[in-house]
Amino acid sequence: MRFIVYSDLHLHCWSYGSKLIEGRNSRLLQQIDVLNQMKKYAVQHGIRDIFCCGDVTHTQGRTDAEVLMAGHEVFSGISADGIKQWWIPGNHDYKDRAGTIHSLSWLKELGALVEKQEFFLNYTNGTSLAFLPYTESKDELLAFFNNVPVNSICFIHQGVSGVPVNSKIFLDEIFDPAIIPEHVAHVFSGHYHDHKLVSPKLTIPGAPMQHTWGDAGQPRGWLDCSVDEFGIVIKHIESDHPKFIRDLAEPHKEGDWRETLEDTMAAPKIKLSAADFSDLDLIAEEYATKKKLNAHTKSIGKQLRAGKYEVPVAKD
Ligand SMILES: [Mn+2]
Repeated sequence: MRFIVYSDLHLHCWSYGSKLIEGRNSRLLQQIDVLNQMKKYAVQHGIRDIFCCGDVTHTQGRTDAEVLMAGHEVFSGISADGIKQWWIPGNHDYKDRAGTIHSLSWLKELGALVEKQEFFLNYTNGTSLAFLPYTESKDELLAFFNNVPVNSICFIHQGVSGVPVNSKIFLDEIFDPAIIPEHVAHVFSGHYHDHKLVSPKLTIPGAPMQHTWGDAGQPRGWLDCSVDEFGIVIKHIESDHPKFIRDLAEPHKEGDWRETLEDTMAAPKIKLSAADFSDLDLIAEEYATKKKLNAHTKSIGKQLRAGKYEVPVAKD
């Protein structure tokens, strides 16, 4: 079986660095373009299944009409090419922490939206599929791994304990890679945005594109995976999209956002709301609330909640 995995799409009318193109948000259009690159890759390589490990949308509980329209266009185009798409809700897709109401019902017509723990036995050549949407319950996560069929490929949306978020901070996550049973073929976990091969049984696919300055320098794309009786081979395919460039020596092209020394010295400040941040910042805010992080992060969390957090932005 050969398939594509990605996660943390965070479809959004991003305000930073965007403009209107025929009335549509340019950064959302760039996200759609990356999905079309993925579709083209799948068609070229005869890949029939694409799995998304959660966080299709960005703004919890209030998805923009423009996002729904663009998402519907691109996902229906992928299914029209005979590719089966699978999604699980991530924490950003849920309305709130209760984890019952989500923003993805519209995907049911376009592929397989898996809304609760579900197993597909012997999907192909003895390989089973297992899905678990985002949960904050360690019991639910343990029950999932207790029940998971032999030789399963698992798709979940959990932070991973022992793996830093964006190479910066370690969070107290409920998912310890050690709980993955020996009989599981492989686990793909969304939530963190930076691609990482954590262990022979666990891979973080990462987001298909950079979203914020926090992502600068990190390659983004999707995974091309092949499973046979000898195991799994995973290849990270980089997508083509505008990037955040902090290092002046890094190759860049037109459309990228670059930070110059002058920008850093005399950075104009803009006010951002929590919705402009990707997972790292939202997670930091959440954990700052729980007083689990250091004073610096707590202060960012406090400023975020007060709508006062200011970040430097590069000049055009
Ligand atoms: Mn997430």
